[in-house]
Amino acid sequence: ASRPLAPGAVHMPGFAAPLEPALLAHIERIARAAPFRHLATPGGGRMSVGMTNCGDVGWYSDAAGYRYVETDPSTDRPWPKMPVMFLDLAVSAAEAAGYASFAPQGCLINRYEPGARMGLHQDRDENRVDAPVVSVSIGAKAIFSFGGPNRSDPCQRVLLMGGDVVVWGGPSRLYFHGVGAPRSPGFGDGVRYNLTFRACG
Ligand code: MD5
Ligand code: FE
Repeated sequence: ASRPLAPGAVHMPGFAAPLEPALLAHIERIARAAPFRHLATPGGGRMSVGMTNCGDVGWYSDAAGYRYVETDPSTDRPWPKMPVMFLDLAVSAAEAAGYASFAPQGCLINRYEPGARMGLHQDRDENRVDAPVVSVSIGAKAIFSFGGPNRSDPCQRVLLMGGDVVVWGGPSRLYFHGVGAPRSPGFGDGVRYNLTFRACG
């Protein structure tokens, strides 16, 4: 089953549910080679979400800005290879949502420990904003907010569970969005991971 969330955005509850244990095992293995870290923001902050990457390119942030890099600055080694299972999942989810021939080069892996949040932002660091972003949620549930093309647009909230996939394409590709409400009873427990598959160039 799948339902439209916004123009070009499709929520597929449970699409990846059978794969959750195997995805988690891959994440743990990737994190041994490229540990989760709390990146610095250009504005001088520190992200509460822990991040790592796999694939040919990885998203990175420091005082110099947001960008994609081919090597992990913390180890000076290439990011771990994208597991075939990750690639197959991303391509099949994109296809099911109506996006043929999605070819992600990188997968950003976000780790939300209790209390971690991601503020309202747009994903604009990719050279290919015509390609969708495929988002796979693993583990604890979270409240996801998305608005519209302008920061001031009103937000809708959707509950994302472990095993859910959302494909963000078309106009929604550039919508403002964020993760986690400041005070949400029952949302303090458990770790959530999110994989985002991105075509960058
Ligand atoms: C997450 N991650 O749950 C989300 C899933 C990020 C991020 O936001 O940048 O790492 S990706 C959700 C997304 C991607 C592209 C567009 C839109 C949402 N949207 O239009 O709402 O960790
Ligand atoms: Fe984002």
